[in-house]
Amino acid sequence: MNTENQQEAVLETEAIQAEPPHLYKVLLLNDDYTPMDFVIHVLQRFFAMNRERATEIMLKVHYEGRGVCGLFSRDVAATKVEQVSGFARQHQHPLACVMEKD
Ligand code: TYC
Repeated sequence: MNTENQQEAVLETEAIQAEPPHLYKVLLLNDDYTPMDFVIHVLQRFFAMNRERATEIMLKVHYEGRGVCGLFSRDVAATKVEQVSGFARQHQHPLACVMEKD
C-alpha cells in the first residue's frame, strides 16, 4: 500500500472509530432569594430560549428544585456554568448552575 493510501486508511479508521462526544446537562437549582424575572432573563440570555420557554423552565426549577437548561459537550457545558454563575454573582444573587454527565 503506498503512503497516500495508508494515510487514507488511517483517516477512515479514525472516522469510523470516533466515539460520539459525551453530553452534559446544565441545570439550574432552586433557591429562596433569586428573583423569578432574573432566572427568566438568564435562560433567555445564555440558553437562547424565548420568554415562554424560559418561564416554563424557571417554574419547573421553582416547584421541583432543579431543571435542565440544555445538553452540551463538556467544554460548552462548563462555559455555560461559568457564565451563568459569574452573571449571578455580579448581580449578587445566589442562583446555582451546575453540570452533570447525561
Ligand atoms: N424560588 C425563587 C423565588 O421564589 C425563584 C427561582 C427559580 C430561583 C429558579 C432559582 O433556579 C431558580 N424567587
